[in-house]
Amino acid sequence: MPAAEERTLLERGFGAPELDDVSVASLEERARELRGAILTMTTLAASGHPGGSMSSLETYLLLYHFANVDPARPRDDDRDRIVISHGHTSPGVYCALADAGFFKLDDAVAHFRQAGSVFEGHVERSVPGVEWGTGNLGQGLSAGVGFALASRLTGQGFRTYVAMSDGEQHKGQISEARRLAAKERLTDLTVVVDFNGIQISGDTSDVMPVDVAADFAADGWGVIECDGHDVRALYAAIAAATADASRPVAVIAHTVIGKGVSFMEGKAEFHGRGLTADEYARAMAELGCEPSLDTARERRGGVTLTPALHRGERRWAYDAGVVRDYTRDKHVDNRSAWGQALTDIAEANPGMPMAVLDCDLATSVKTDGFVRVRPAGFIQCGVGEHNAATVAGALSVSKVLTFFSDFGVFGIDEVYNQQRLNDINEAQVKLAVTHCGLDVGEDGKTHQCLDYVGAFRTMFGWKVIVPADPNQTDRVVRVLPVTSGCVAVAMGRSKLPVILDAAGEPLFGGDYAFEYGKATWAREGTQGAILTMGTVAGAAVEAADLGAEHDISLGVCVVSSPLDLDDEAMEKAAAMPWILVAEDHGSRTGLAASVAEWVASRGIAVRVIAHGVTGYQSSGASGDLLARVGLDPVGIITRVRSLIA
Ligand SMILES: Cc1ncc(C[n+]2csc(CCOP(=O)(O)OP(=O)(O)O)c2C)c(N)n1
Repeated sequence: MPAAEERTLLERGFGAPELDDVSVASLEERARELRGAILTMTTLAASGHPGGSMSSLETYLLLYHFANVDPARPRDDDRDRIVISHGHTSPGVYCALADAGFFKLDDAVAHFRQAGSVFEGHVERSVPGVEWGTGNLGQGLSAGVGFALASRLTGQGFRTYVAMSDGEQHKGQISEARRLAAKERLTDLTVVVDFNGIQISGDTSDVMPVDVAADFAADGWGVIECDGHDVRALYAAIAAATADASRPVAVIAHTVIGKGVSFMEGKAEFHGRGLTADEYARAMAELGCEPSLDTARERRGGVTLTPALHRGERRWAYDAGVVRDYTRDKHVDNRSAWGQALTDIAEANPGMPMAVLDCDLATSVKTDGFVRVRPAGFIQCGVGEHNAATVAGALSVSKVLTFFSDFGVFGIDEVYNQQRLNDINEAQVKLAVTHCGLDVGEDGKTHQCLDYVGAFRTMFGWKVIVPADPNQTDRVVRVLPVTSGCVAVAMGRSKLPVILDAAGEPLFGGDYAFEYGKATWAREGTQGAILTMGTVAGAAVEAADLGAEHDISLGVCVVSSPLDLDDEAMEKAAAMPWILVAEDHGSRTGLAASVAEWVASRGIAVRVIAHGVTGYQSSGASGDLLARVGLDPVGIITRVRSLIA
């Protein structure tokens, strides 16, 4: 195996008009050897995807050898980004990365798909050289678009390459990404499609006919076709693609699945299975490679794993601007407070790269102010939420403070798996969703996002913040840049009363500072605790005030971080006879679920009453809808009275 230092002769960057003979010979020899390694690792693991790995191999070798990447500095700011969209071809990726010096090939071969190893079945950001974890097909181009936008917004000027497969071209998200790339004139973006004509169920043309070249061309891309196993032709195609300064270009690399082993070539069977011992021996003989299963197996047993590459958490040094106080006599919607604080941050930090992704709802989600201040950072994605969510993820790990703003139902429910992959990739997306809950109003059932807490409860990293009034929204947004990880701020649509404390002053005004995980008591009481959040928090406070008029003493605690409860506040609530949870959210998976889990896991015997939404509701004015399900002040106090009785 050639050592990493024994690089091919040409310089990085696809700047040469063509590959010289020495480089061609060297790459062909590497490809032959690495095909053997692909077979050893998939046979040893008894699983994995050798077929596509073997068809994509020359693409991977050229990208990792000639793009501007440096194995010694895999997190360099201005490195080129290489995204592998068909993440199942990880054996091919690991072989090419190892060949380029990112880690030892023997480690990847031995520990492929082994529990605890970074060399997972689908590529993952923990592996040095891997930029984005994929495996759910159709998302890689969007990640590439995100990186290409980041290059422009930060001024770093790196190039982005995306390797894709032909089988995934059916996927709608790819069309969304193609169009955005063309619209944004991302000329530093190059795609290479591994066109092997085969996927799991057989011929790609039978499974779902797609004219890949025509699709890219129709969306405004340049298209170059070539033989994807002829390194000279493939290099020339990629070089021509990178030289086109007028539009993004897709190289369609015609390849053969299972390339190099006669009985594997062109067979769908070898898309996703390791070889038998006999097949392995025959294949290695054909390739002229030394069988090395036994040594690899031994190495697998003495587990010394390649360390995961640290992803680095982004916390911004920035100016939060001057907080805005919303006074009691003025009703403002949370979304307007969000839009205002966002605009303030953009104005206060002219040098900080920022992006706001929109899906044709800017005026409703109130990002139109940002557009005026920072037009270059406003990325209009059209009705292409899947793409927007993934673009946001990639932007957010590239030194761009990234917001995605949408209706709850589109920014969460529509794109659940894209947000899940953002979670897996440890992205830093700040998601501002409006029109959540019944407070979407007249749009009705299809638009009622009643699971904004529940959806993210099922993931592991996402944080959810549900501000209760415009003052709290303002404070939340100002600390979002330093609230690490993926964070969703869930808001409704209506104008809300400013919540007042017992002394009649704004509860979240003045010096109040939002701290993730901290709850705020709005009223003190003894007969029971109402825990609440978001749109209905004001109604819960009003209900307690109504109760007080009839000598009912209720505590009201505004919980703005429903997935990470405040222990101190919970201990106080759990000491009361009961806890009623009032929320504009599905009653099974929202704040009530968190509260129930908190008390149950501590063995505390206190009754928890979920007072949320129990089914999709009709169209109607928000206030009417909330009243119909008992989430207005009268409905809440009526439920309290039934408890006390
Ligand atoms: C969104 C999604 N749907 C389904 C799958 C399951 N799957 C894995 S690979 C594959 C076929 C893809 O074809 P292609 O990428 O062309 O495969 P290859 O050339 O490696 O045979 C499918 C359907 C997936 N990974 N992601």
